[in-house]
Amino acid sequence: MDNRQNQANINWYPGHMAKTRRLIKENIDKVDIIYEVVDARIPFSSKIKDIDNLIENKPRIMIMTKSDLCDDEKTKKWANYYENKNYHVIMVDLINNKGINKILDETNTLLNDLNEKRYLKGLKKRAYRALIIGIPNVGKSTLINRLVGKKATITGNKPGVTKKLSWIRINKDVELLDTPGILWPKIDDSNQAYNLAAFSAIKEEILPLGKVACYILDVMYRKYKKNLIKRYDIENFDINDVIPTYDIIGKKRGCLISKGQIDYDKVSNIIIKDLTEGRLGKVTFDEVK
Ligand SMILES: Nc1nc2c(ncn2[C@@H]2O[C@H](COP(=O)(O)OP(=O)(O)O)[C@@H](O)[C@H]2O)c(=O)[nH]1
Ligand SMILES: [Mg+2]
Repeated sequence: MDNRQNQANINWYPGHMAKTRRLIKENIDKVDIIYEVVDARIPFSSKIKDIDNLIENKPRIMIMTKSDLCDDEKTKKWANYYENKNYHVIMVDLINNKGINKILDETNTLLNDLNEKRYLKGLKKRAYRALIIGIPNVGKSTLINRLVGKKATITGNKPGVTKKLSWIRINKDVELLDTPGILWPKIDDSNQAYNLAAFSAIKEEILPLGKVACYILDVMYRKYKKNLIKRYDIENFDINDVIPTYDIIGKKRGCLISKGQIDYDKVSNIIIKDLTEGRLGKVTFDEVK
């Protein structure tokens, strides 16, 4: 990484994330279960690194979103990896409404004891309280909308759309606390930083667009060569000489400034958008080691 990026790494952590962390800590005692949301295309990079400190020993379900966009084989390996560590993993496709009921079934199974204990103490049954936690843009708000069955929160493709904590009633059994996306103050691993940028969990001001787009081309060329070639009609790709590839993509997609000059920023944007919206095929960038 060059100096400019190192500089950005030092100053990048947004104040509202620190605030959200504080709010989570303050509210954790009121919560029965954690819905830990990760993106199925980056099940490692999108997992909050210090989540165990935040949620103490609460029961939790790991929800892998965007299963419609992931490489099923690789993501399955990740699900096994976490299951072997005793996680309860549920894959969901929030666009096509797949897997949602499993979350509520699993919640009932994991928390069944709670109301039994209350009953034995002569207390009334109460709704389970779930807290949803994840990095920006993994689908937390969309998940809530699906659980509620109507538009309850605002969703958007820009990081940081959700700003406050609020209890939302899902059904008679479950109440949910939505939180804005959080990350961790220092991202040590540059691959991970690029994965987060590639799938729009960190903003473009932090890692330059061009670098992120070249990273995407490079990973795609190494792991999903056919998809890349099919989409852009390129013969090959060399990370040390990206201009020829940019020129081909730019011409093909009409990214011209004037006199046949290519608008390279526009090409970078197209590459990132194509990846995040699934036009480069179903992909998973993290590998189980
Ligand atoms: N294809 C696909 N897109 C999804 C899925 N879940 C969320 N999205 C999209 O991802 C973007 C971010 O979702 P949002 O709920 O705002 O994320 P949040 O920042 O975690 O609250 C939106 O454009 C959603 O439509 C999914 O399962 N599949
Ligand atoms: Mg949101």
